[in-house]
Amino acid sequence: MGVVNVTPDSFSDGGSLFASQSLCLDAAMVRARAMVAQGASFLDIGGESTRPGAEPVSAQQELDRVIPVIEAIKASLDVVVSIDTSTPQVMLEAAAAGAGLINDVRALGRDGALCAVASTALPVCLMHMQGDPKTMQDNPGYESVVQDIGDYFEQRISECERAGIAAHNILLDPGFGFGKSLAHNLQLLKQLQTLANKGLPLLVGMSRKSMIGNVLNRPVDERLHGGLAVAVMAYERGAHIVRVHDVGPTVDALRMAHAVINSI
Ligand code: 7PJ
Repeated sequence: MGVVNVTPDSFSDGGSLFASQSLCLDAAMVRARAMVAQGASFLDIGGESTRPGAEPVSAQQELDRVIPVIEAIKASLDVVVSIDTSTPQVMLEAAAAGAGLINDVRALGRDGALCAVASTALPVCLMHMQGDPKTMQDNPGYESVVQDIGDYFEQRISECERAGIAAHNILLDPGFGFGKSLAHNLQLLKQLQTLANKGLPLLVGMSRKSMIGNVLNRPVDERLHGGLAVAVMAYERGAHIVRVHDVGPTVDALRMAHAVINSI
């Protein structure tokens, strides 16, 4: 899954798709086309930054950013469009514009989100986050991070089913970096298989995140090699979808891992 941020403030590529704060659709499409050519099966389109400390945006701002990109991708590329949003109105309008997956870092926690997703009948990724983006990195705590996140998933899956979302349409994501210390992130990856064993597809996003930066002491633009290592480890532990900024190198790494894992 390739990340196409259309926000002016995302931490790793924010702003690069913007010209004087207004969305540059051509630049987004150049990036989207390259990612598909490099082997992306999904493109994740986000119009709200969820980096630690990010300011909220209005539904209309989000729509103005993401809908033209979704429409342009659907018109010219053979790829599943994922909409990275927590806003029910954006979920509905993105679905109408052709999105094939809803990716919610708030796991359908906003009012109306469960209902909105049920009405689209689209698959949805439920991501775990402790707290909210403004404060989530202020001393996050767990009894046992893997067990606590597993319990959280069970509760959210039940809520989804009560709202009319079929279990076969649910994907799970432990939410690397969302209310987690470095030690939590490392333990989560090491024990990812425990969460994969729940039987629902797992999506993971570690690309360029601080868990890599903190281990390697590298800035955001020097985290690719660390990112490839953790992508392969996640795949080996049962991850089905790996959300990344660097699609070409990641596809090579995962194809190589796939060849080894499936050799006889
Ligand atoms: C994630 C995400 C993630 C899912 C972001 C970034 C920060 N969605 N959206 N999982 N991270 N499902 O782009 O690195 O880890 S925003």
